Amino acid sequence: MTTPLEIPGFTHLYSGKVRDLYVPDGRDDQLLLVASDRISAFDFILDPPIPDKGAVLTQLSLWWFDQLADLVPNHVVSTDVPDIVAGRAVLVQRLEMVPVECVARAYLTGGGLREYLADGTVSGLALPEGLRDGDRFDAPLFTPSTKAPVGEHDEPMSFEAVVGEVGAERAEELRDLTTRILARGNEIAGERGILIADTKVEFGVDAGGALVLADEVLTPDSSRFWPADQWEPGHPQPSFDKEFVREWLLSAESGWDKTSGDAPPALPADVVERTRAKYVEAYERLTGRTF
Ligand code: Q0N
Repeated sequence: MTTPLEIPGFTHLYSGKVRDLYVPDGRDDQLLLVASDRISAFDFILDPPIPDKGAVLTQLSLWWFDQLADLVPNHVVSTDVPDIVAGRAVLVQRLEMVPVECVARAYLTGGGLREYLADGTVSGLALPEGLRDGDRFDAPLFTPSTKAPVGEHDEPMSFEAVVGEVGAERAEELRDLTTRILARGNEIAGERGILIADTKVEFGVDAGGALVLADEVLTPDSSRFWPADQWEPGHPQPSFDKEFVREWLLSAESGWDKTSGDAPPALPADVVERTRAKYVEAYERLTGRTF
């Protein structure tokens, strides 16, 4: 791991795969959430970073918080942050985090597909036979998972297990909000040529006991974005953002063996630039703004 950034007036608290958290000196009710330019693929953090990725995803998340404001309050306090993290950090309300990864799926793929092929269910919910990779559900499913420490994988959780963690009323509220966030996301993104196959959101509870949407929302890091014009159930769909990275890593040109356990080689400049352009394209298509 690389050492976290030194930010004047803040103390480093925690680093995830791609985001870092800081505490403002002298206050315990807020956090600074900093998005890095790091990119992961095949469970590795790749080298080099993607220029502006942290800023693009932070701005996209802020835009989505506004689109969702009538559904759920969010943790954003201010975007007035120190110069060295300008554009890629937000000051947020420090919340009591809900100990559940709230996942919703609008399409069958990934871990949901694996469970379905094994036993015909997704998150314990029985589904009709004959579904294929990439098929759309009538409405998003709530498929929560455990919050695993960095380096470990989240484990699927039944709805009953969520009830056991937070109680029935809170569990139902989490399910309703999570599925509505993805449904709203797809109403908006679908008009702009992007499908959001699934998403992971995090909630906290404020001092009054109300659920608040935290972390980042409906970004390509927290969600699977697919190009709508290439959607074709029956096989794995191309990733909107990471397709060039995956294609290059799996090509003979990279010389990398995915099964070796070795870290992947450094990405070539053109793959980095084309990937940066995909993040910017997602931002610009969704928001209608220029990055
Ligand atoms: C938050 N993490 C790290 C310890 C750290 N608004 C918030 N308030 C409080 N906490 C968080 C947010 C946000 N966003 C904390 N990520 C977000 C998560 N844990 C993981 C386990 O180790």
